Amino acid sequence: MVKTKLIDGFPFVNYNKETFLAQETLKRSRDFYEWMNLRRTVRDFSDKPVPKGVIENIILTASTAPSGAHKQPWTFCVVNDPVIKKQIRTEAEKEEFESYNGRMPAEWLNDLRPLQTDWRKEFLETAPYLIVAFKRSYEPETKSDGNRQILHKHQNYYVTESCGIACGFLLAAIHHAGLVALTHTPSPMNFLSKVLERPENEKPFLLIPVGYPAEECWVPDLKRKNLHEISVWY
Ligand code: IYR
Repeated sequence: MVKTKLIDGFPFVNYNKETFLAQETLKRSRDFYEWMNLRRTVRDFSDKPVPKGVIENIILTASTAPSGAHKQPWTFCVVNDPVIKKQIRTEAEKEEFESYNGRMPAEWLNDLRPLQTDWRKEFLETAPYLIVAFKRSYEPETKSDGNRQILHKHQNYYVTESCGIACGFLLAAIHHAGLVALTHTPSPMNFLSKVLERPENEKPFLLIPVGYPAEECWVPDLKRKNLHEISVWY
């Protein structure tokens, strides 16, 4: 039974989190790491359809992420329409062509060589779904000031951090569902606001194609840093 109480007039519920013995905790944490370590960023997508309910569930999972003052400052735009996907591909490739041919410095281009990326973004049309995450910097509110209505920009907090965590959850949910994704950041990506007709309080954050991997799917043979390279213990 869920117990409830008011603290300073605000409702609280008793949180009963399942916990495990130390051995089981260790095993679960190891198993989860090994399974997450199988996730790869993929650029070779199949056009096999994905049920809409799967996309709904992974977005709901993303939205369980913690956020500043629990404002959930994100909007996930889901694109399945081939006409809009084509429009996004055309606009993204225009920007990416400029980036690969002059905007990105030599050091950056060199760092990308192991990934073998280029300005062509076929996956933006092949993947059945594109999820475009927008960060909401503020919430528009209308307030009455005497007999006038004024727009108040109610600020959100730690918006970038919150959206980053939510997209991390989204990627984990995609992996869990047996699907693959790419965290794509065509730069600059303000064209997404126009194509998707987003309001002024939303800014594009990440473009994430989601789908099944292509039958023949290649990913770079990357190695991940070991624990000593990524942690300092005190
Ligand atoms: N946005 C470009 C370039 C690119 C940049 C980084 I940093 C990557 O990790 C991968 C690609 C593109 O998507 O090709």
